[in-house]
Amino acid sequence: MENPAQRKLNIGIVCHPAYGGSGVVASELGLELAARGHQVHFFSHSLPFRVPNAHPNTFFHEVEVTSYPLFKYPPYTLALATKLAEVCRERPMDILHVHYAIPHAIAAYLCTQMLEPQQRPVTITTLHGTDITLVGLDSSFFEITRFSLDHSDGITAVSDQLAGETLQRFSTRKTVEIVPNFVDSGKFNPALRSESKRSAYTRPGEFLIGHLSNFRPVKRVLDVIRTFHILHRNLPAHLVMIGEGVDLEPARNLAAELGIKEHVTFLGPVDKVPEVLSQLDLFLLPSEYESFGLAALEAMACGVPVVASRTGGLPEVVEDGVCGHLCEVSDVSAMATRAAEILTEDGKAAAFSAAARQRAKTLFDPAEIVGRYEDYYMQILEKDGVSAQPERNG
Ligand code: GMT
Repeated sequence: MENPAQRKLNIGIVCHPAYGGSGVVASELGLELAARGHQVHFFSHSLPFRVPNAHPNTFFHEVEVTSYPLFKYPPYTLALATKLAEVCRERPMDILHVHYAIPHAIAAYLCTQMLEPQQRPVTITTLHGTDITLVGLDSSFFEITRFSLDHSDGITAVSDQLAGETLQRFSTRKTVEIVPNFVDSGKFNPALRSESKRSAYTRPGEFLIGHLSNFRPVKRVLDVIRTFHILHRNLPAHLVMIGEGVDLEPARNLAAELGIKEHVTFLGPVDKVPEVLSQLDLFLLPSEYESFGLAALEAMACGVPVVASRTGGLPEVVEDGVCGHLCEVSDVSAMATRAAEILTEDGKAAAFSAAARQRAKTLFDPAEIVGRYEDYYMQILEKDGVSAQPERNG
């Protein structure tokens, strides 16, 4: 919905387009901003997967990297910075909003250095998690991550926990604004649940458990299988695993080894995520770390209780004992016990389901959160002394 109180801006959004929370957030944010009347330019090496039928206010700039035998690793960051500068020269941007610091924040900085001062957009970096907690801490990236944060005009983080960790680990001079992720509760909706869709995965009387991630080690996908294995000993249930990644094969192998292969369906990447999530009775997210846990929030919006690890920003999303349960990382036995309690104790599943949906709708509403991004854009533009120029727009 258009917010008349806000000036209309030209906003460049840079993201990793493939399956992953930061790309989802960046694309959904861009689409919401476009619906509010801003012109939104996406920059990436391929079309972000949640942007296919984009709004007329959206534009996509594909970053192509020339391959050359001399390059063992194609220099994507340079091609991205060049593309950003090229587009900013043709059509000045008010804001370059990069999602996931590496390598986007330094590309945005390089872009500003290539432009004349009057052509320079302000740069905002949204931190999503492992750009700070894992990749950014690696000695090969630490200095450049700190440098690019110090040279971003604004920094946001998706949870209070991640903001704190950023300040502690990178001792940046900047303040970090907390803007949580959001979910469209119209799209992620329990109304999509139907017996006929559930019957694609479950037999009558079975509980349907699910997991969604990019199957990286930080997600502890094998713990999903182990938790389900314990749960399945006592309850009739089926598990659907959505997504793919390096731990897909190990997860398949473990399911076979534990003798539960026929009770686990690996769906791979799914286009219509809400249609699958809304069929679940319970969502498992036993990650080593989550800065936020967008997949848990999407499940909650579908009215699905969550059992997850007590780590990172997950306690800010999943209210323990109200819309799910949080257990210590790797404690698969506690996760299975807590999951069984939700599924079988009188009235618990319904109460947790309602509370999960309610929390998602009230605390993580797109209208409110996107408005916070718009306010932050204006704050940074004003601080920079670069109020949005009408001739920049349109
Ligand atoms: O940090 C990552 O692992 C990458 C990122 C992604 O693109 O998948 O995930 C992070 O960003 C999401 C969106 O803000 C959060 O919901 C995830 O919790 C977070 N993942 C981790 O912190 C592991």
